Amino acid sequence: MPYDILTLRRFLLQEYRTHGVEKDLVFLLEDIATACREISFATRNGAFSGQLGATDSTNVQGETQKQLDVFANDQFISHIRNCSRVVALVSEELDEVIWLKRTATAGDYIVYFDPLDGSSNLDVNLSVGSIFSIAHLPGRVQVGDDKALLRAGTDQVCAGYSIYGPATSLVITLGNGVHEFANHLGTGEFRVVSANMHVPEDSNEFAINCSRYADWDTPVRTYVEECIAGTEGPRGKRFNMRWTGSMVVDIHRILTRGGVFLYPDDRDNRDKGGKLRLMYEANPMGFLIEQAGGLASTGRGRILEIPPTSVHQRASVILGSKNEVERIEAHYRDFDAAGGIEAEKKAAEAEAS
Ligand code: P6P
Repeated sequence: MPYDILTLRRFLLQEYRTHGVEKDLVFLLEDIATACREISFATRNGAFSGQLGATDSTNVQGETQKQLDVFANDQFISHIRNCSRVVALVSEELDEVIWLKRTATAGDYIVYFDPLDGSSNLDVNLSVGSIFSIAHLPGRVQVGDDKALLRAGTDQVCAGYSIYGPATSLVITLGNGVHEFANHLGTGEFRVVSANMHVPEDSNEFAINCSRYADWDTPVRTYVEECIAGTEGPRGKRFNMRWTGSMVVDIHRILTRGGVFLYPDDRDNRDKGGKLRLMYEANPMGFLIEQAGGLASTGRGRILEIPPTSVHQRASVILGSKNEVERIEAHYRDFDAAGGIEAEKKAAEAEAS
């Protein structure tokens, strides 16, 4: 094999030698990559293995679990537990935390993951993926003390996702840039295809579920209307809209060519804190986007600085090209300066009376 081909193993050994990445983390990431290979094969072969379709159970989010959700979850657990430094797992598919050790040691790894993101796309043969985030246990804690797992996004040491699409990609950051690997079918290796990915600061592409227009707060509606107004509007240029129903796919497009992804809290989901989950969707994607020069915001603050209160909590998510996210944040500032939702409600009541 020509030595200019950088495999995942060689990349991780470089990170070990040059950036002091822990040896155990190298092995853990290789195990996660193996889990992703298994999931990739299963999603491709689902039609013949009888693994497509739903189970009769729901997850902690109240979503019907697909058979492949359960399979992917099992793959992550069975591969991650090989690492003796992993003390606890938080999965989108499991209500309870899985504690893997009888005694917890400071520096042990906590792994948060969404084993199969966007699985509603499976039955219509659209791309899906897995998302993971890794942080250290902050200190010597009692096994079973779930509060010890509430690490902020800034405490992550690694984040990544895989996409099961035309290619099986693995995108990771260890805090030294964002790097994409593609799975080589002949050897099964993950090989670097894009090192040091960068999100362009400007973009003319936004990703949001426009069917929720009536529920959006004014800042989001203002931003999207400006984009849709095109060359005649305040932006003076045409915008494109993409929404795939799989966060991993939309984020990968943004890491590859720029754009902004929005799933803000709105009138319909605000009582739950939003739609997407902080620990295994917003934080890992926020870490990756920031490492690639983009911004990851709730509209009013940095996602990675949200102090977690529960392992399955949700968050408002706006992330991508720096100048687009900053424009949306400016709309939120203007909205709040004018009194925000309360002022809008009072104005509507006054108009109605
Ligand atoms: P909606 C998939 O269920 C997911 O969690 C993300 O991957 C995706 O971006 C979002 O929800 C899609 O939500 O409301 O458009 O179906």
